[in-house]
Amino acid sequence: MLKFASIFAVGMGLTAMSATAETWDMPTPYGDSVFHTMNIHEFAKDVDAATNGGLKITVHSAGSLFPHGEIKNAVRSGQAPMGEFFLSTLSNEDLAYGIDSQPLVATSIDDAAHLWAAQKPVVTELLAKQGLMPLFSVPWPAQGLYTNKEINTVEDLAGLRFRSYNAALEEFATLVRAAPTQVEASDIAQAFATGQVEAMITSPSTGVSSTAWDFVKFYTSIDAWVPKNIVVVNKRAFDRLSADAQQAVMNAAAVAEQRGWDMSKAEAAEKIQIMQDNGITIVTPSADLSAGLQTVGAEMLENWKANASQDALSVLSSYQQK
Ligand code: PCA
Repeated sequence: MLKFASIFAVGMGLTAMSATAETWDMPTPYGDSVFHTMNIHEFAKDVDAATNGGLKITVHSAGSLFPHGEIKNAVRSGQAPMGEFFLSTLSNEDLAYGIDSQPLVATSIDDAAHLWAAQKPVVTELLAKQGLMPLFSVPWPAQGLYTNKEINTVEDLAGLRFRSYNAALEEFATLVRAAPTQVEASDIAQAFATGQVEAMITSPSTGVSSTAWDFVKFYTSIDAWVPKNIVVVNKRAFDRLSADAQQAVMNAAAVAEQRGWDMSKAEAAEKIQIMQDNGITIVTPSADLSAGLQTVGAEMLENWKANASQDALSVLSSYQQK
């Protein structure tokens, strides 16, 4: 009897919920200890609370549902209603997506905010053509250099097996005569351990999440660029939500964007300290190295402009006017 009553109660509960409740799978590329992922977990909680459990977002981190390179198309095709990815990985579609990964264009979180203001309308329009809508975008801390020997000039990078994560970094590595290899953030430790790579450029956040002290000795704070992640939703899936749920998602997205930028600002100093505590030597770039990076950056920006769409060029010029 008791058993029957409880089955009945569960049945009732499910019926009551299924009228409105929906669960969305959300693939993301980075691990749960990474601040971007933590921010997304908060976002999911906020949506759950604001919809009284009507929209549950299940976060599948570290490429566990779709590998990073497939997340955008998974959301585009509706296999997943929303997802996160590294924005500049779309630069092969339009260079407007990749301007945040050009060396020395925007090198602080404040610059990055101006750049995103210039980039967002164009990115929104480009993604709309694929049935995608951006919800929020959050920067990584400025990107620094991880090596086993001290790097005093750009020439010191020649010949190094270099971990890369997008086309701009690959171009950079090639220009400094290093040998680039694409490696996902979650595979960095393994790639260093097996000798596949021996140097990288990434944020202190990723330095810590990959326990960089196990495989490099120096972190040089070149603060070369401030790339971003983006969270997008499939527009058809979004349109099928109730008006209230749509509002809840948009509100939670605005809160997540602000929280993410604040988290990113706090990350650099905190994570550099952790690297230092674990024995990595923190180096300020020499004047020679900085000058060399300027030269490489200038050459890359010329290449970028030569290949950029009108949309992409308009992003750069509206950023530069600020
Ligand atoms: N971490 C990610 C992207 C940029 C960053 O700081 C990575 O290294 O893959």
